Amino acid sequence: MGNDKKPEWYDPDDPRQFQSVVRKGISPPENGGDSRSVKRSRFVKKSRLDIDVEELAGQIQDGSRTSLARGITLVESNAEHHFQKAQQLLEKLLPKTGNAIRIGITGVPGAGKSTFIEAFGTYLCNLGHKVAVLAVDPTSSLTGGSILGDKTRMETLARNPQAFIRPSPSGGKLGGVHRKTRETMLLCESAGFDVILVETVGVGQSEVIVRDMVDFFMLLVLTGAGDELQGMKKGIMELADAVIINKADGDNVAKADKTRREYGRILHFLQPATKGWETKALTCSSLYGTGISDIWRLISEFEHSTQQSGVFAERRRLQTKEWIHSMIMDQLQFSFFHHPDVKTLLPKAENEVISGSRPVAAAVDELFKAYLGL
Ligand SMILES: Nc1nc2c(ncn2[C@@H]2O[C@H](COP(=O)(O)OP(=O)(O)OP(=O)(O)O)[C@@H](O)[C@H]2O)c(=O)[nH]1
Ligand SMILES: [Mg+2]
Repeated sequence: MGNDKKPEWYDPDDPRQFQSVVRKGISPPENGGDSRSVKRSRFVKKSRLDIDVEELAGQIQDGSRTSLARGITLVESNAEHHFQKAQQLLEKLLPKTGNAIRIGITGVPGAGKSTFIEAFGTYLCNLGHKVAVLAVDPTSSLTGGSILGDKTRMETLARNPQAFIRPSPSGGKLGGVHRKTRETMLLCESAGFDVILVETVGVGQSEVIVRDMVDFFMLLVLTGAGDELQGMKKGIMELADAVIINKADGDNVAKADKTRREYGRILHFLQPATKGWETKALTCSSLYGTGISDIWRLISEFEHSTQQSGVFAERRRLQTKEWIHSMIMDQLQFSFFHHPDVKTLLPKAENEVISGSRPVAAAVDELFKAYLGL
């Protein structure tokens, strides 16, 4: 890495997290240089490290976007000392959270998620809502997230002062993407955002993760989906509170309506995602804005009816409980595999088991004894 410096949030215990470097800049001259620039660089470094949690919490609640972004950066950091600060910050802000409607959006690549969020988010801002858009990207730990693509596709919304768009965090220890996105959601709520949109590409696990953190979950699909319908995993449909057939415009309107009826028939036979709520199929055009208001009406209806029945609050209680459990699992896994004795013994244990000289359970038992210091 030559002369490159690692950023201050770098965690030396876990090189896996390390995705960027700070290039060495031009150093001020040792003697006789401009003393002002030296002072300034010292000042910048200090202010970045000394985070005043009390002050930051106040600024976030006052609606400062810069402070919100700083808070989120703290939550997303993989450094242990930032983790502690982030938890203090969350503790301060917790009383201000929970007042938003949390909406998950999924769909295959090209279904129109970004275009939909642009239209739907802008519509909500015009109604006076404050909208935060977050993303869970299962590929982000490899690619660093699809930041640029989405920001350019949500150009109008990104410029709207009532909206806040945050690309997907990358993984790491201490709970990974799941924790980071949930905590970011809480920070946004404490900053007064009352609609949270969480987007994810519909590939496997990420829908389940998002379903577990939102109140309402919608699946965006395309028309002419006869084949798609058959191929689509029943599991995904059973997570959804609404199926939205997008691109219902131009020549596609009639086809979209036919697809809507087909989905309606199938949904009728599936287990609903939310107790007491029949999953609906609707059409919309994200490009022309048609059907967008109906979707918001449906979500409001959903919120009202599940609040009345108690299902809304019950789901949030279960989600929080589930969150605790998943974080425990994450931490256990991390601490086990990073335990020095486990690291030493594991390769030998694997070889012995593979060569057939030791039973699996005996090898695992030995590893756990080493981990627990028994
Ligand atoms: N005609 C029409 N085209 C649309 C509509 N919504 C999206 N599109 C087009 O469909 C293409 C894909 O839309 P995106 O919003 O990028 O889709 P996405 O689901 O975000 O895709 P990924 O980010 O790759 O997962 C773009 O060319 C959009 O212009 C719509 O309502 N009508
Ligand atoms: Mg997109």
